[in-house]
Amino acid sequence: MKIMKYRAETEREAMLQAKEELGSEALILSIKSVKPKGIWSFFRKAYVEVTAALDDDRKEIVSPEQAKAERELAEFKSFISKLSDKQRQAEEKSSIAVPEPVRQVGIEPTVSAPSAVLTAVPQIEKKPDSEDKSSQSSIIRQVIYEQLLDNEVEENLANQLLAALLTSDQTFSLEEGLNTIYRQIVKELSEIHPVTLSSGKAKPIFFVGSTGVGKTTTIAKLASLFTLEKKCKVALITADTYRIAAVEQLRTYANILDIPIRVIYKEEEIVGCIEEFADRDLIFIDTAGRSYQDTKHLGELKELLNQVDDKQVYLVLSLSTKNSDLQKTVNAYDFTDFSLIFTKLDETLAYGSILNLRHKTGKPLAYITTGQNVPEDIAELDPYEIANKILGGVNS
Ligand SMILES: Nc1nc2c(ncn2[C@@H]2O[C@H](COP(=O)(O)OP(=O)(O)OP(=O)(O)O)[C@@H](O)[C@H]2O)c(=O)[nH]1
Ligand SMILES: [Mg+2]
Repeated sequence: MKIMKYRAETEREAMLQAKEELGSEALILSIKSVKPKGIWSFFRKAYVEVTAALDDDRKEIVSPEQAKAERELAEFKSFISKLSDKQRQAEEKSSIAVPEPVRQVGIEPTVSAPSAVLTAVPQIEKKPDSEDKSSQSSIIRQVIYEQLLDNEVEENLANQLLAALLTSDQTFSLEEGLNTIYRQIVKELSEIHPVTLSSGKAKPIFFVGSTGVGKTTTIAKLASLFTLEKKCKVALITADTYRIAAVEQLRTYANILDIPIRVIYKEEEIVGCIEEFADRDLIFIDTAGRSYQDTKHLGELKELLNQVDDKQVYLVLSLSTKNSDLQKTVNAYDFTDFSLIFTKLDETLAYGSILNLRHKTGKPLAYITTGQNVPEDIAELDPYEIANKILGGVNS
């Protein structure tokens, strides 16, 4: 580990020095403002001292990652330029689309089970009328139960869902059984809190969560959608100064989108920074990844969030994380109110955790992300689609 100190008149200059010498994977250990005392105060100026460290072993693994990041950015840039061309042509549609407030999904009582679901449960054929219908129903229950467990729906929740099939007249077809459970799941997932605008006010929106779950990428996706498609005025703030690369990652997206970005180094700076962006519609705030076990840093995050009263917080969770760890993460963040964003749906075929967490915590849901492409791979969570996937319709 190589540890170096850099002094300059401003934080930015000191950070730049560190970056130039150690590269963008350097870790920032401390940032101090130093005011010379006593007689020295007449001769020397105040300065900022940045202490940075570089793990020597990391140098080798930086290059492939950087190459990947550059590829992603190149794709993003080309996407943006195509989108900008299209938008120039459609300039007359200039009104800002204000998203609806909290949306409750209407449950259609007559909704039929998607065909993908039916074909995904091949074990059960419709039996001739003459056969024992009640034993057929119990086989159907068992098949649906196994389907739910395969998708990592927790056992007790699967049992609760299936209880709906016991209260009916005990005989039902596969389609009826699936339909009942499908509607139950849709109902369970039905509170969606996407990003909305506060009228006449800049709205600060924090993105928090464990390391590497996709917070910064999700911000880039949303910033891009709200800037380019919804024509909102977006600003970015990052409180993730743990790695220089983290600041640069977001700054690059801000430059491409031509939106302002500020970096904060101390919790107290957040309020002034938000005030500075009072003329914007939305302020997306990136934070450093915090594992549920890292109580010290979670405490710092809590302090940061406590500085801001009127805010929205999204807890970003990767669906490729084990269900039990997701549960612990949600519990560890209970010092604040939040809605849930699920990332990396493209890396798993088990969607049960979404249902488990929604059921246990009652937290509203917001977005899903399905890949690394900015900004395409994001969508508002659709309860019908997730219910379908949980019941096996993965290709729908
Ligand atoms: N497959 C897949 N990869 C994703 C998705 N979202 C983000 N990633 C990738 O996950 C990696 C980490 O993403 P970041 O956005 O840097 O994650 P982060 O939460 O900001 O990470 P830290 O700031 O280090 O805590 C990057 O390689 C992203 O491209 C997704 O939906 N699917
Ligand atoms: Mg990040």
